[in-house]
Amino acid sequence: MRRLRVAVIDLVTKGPTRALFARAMHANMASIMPQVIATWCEAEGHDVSFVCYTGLEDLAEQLPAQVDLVFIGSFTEAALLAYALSNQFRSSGAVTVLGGPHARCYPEDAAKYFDYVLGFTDRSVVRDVLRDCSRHRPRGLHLSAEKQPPALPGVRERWKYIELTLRKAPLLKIVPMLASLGCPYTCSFCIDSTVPYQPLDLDVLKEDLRFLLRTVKRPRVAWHDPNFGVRFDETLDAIEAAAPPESIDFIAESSLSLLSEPHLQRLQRNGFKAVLPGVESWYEMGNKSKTASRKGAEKVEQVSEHVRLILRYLPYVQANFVLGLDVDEGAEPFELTKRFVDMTPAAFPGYSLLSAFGRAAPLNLEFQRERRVLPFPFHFLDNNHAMNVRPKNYSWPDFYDQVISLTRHTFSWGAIARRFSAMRGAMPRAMNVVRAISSEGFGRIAYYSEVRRRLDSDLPLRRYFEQETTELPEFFTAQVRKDLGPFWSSLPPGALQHDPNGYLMSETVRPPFAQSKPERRARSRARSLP
Ligand code: B12
Ligand code: SF4
Repeated sequence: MRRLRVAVIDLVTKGPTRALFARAMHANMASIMPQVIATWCEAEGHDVSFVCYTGLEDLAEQLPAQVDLVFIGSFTEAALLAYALSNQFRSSGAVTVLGGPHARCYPEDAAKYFDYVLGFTDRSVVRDVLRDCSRHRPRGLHLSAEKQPPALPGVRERWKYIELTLRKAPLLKIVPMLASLGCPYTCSFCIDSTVPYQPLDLDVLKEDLRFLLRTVKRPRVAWHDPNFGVRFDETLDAIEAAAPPESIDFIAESSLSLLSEPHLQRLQRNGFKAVLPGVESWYEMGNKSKTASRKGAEKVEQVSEHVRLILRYLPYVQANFVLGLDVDEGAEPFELTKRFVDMTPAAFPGYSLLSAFGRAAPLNLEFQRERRVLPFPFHFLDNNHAMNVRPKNYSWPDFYDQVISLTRHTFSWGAIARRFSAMRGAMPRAMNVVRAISSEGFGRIAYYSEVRRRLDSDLPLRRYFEQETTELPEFFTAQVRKDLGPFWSSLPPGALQHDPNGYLMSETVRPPFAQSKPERRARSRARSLP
């Protein structure tokens, strides 16, 4: 195989930003897989350049000039930037590859702009791409391993790229790790509901923790597992074998059902500092939060008590909620969340607007069948700049009124002060203030208020929301143009539009992928999209 000049680009964000939160945290939100791809390509004997774009640097300046093959890792929110980059690299002769959440959710669309679109990616898929490394146009090749990779390079092997990325983090420097992939639960809105749970090699985990203890003064690790601690005892045994108590700070996303008091005691002993459980809704997802059939106010009481219990052991809890689910109706769900915020002042509530990311989740088929998915450009699909599912039980103005009222309640100066004094530790306190006054709190209040104002005054925008037209309102086009800056001119024609029902279409023209875990059909490798 000839020695290729390979570039790997991790798009943490979609455009330039100066937000306080971005400065503090974007480098800590880098993905693991681009580092993995870079490590694999190098191990195959190629020259690799690596760029992690956090929005603070001049991207054009960072891009390598002469490359044969470019891998881009992108969430859907950064897809348009990825498309523009691909276009630019292709016109200078390179072959381009897209991987990551956008490639998994919208492969049909991405294949219009990339030579390869990768789903599950293991080393042999990467090897296939490196060997083939040729143009596939007008439609790219969709390649996917049959399942998640059985093993991934650990921290030690990825260190070169981790270090490069963390140089961009001013204070907190957080190393991303994985102990497992997939999830045994089947929440219908989740991308992992159809991916079987699979623990990764605990010896690699131990070796990585020991490496970090030798290399970094006070390591901080964020577990990127979709649901950390499913095999709780085995995983904690491995952590304990490698790292003395309190020698590493850990952050993890775990479902509430895994956070029992004995588990919390053990997590505390081992330096866990933050957990991000999903509450999602006051009316469903009981199996995740261990609230069984409790609903509404009763569930608020129970979850609040549970979160306060967690906070006795761990200093930082982010409780995640989805706003606009079909079970929600009227003011009640929003009022219940406000009550939770008041009853649990030390927890940070993370809000997401219901979003259907293409073929991410089985539930999306239902939304598409009901023609409730709006074609907002990918740029806005980040769980808050647009809700691309028409709410079942709210008009748009009513829905935005509720969301604004909840966000104002959560990020009022009174609530910020209460959160500050209810918490322990300088770092968690500072983090919450930054989040509240930066893009997440104040920024969203301003943005939602502007959308709400326009729902009354901007007729083209209102007609777009009401699905009376698919013509994109200037309000949205202008934001994409501004964010892409110099890359706007490279955005391929048509990229602002996508088929919001592409998943349903692909399922009706060929036999559907089975949805339940046991019946999941293996996806074929090297399958060209129709
Ligand atoms: C951990 C996680 C995070 C972490 C770390 C993020 C990161 N940069 O990796 C944090 C908390 C920071 C985070 C934040 C956000 N997240 Co998040 N997150 C996840 C989570 C739980 C696990 C992802 C993961 O790392 N899995 C492990 C890897 C190894 O597996 P994988 O993702 O399946 O990847 C496979 C392939 O896709 C491929 N691959 C992946 N990346 C790449 C890159 C290249 C170059 C290639 C070739 C291949 C490749 O190889 C892997 C092995 O098969 C998923 C949900 C889930 N259950 O998957 C959501 C998820 C990825 N997040 C999501 C979202 C929306 C967000 C936020 C926008 C939320 C918000 N409003 O803040 C932000 C954006 C952050 C950002 N831009 O970096 C969505 C993405 C949907 C989409 N299509 O864009 C998901 C799918 C959840 C959902 N809503 O369904 N997230
Ligand atoms: S518990 Fe979490 S990761 Fe698992 S299926 Fe449900 S939402 Fe997805």
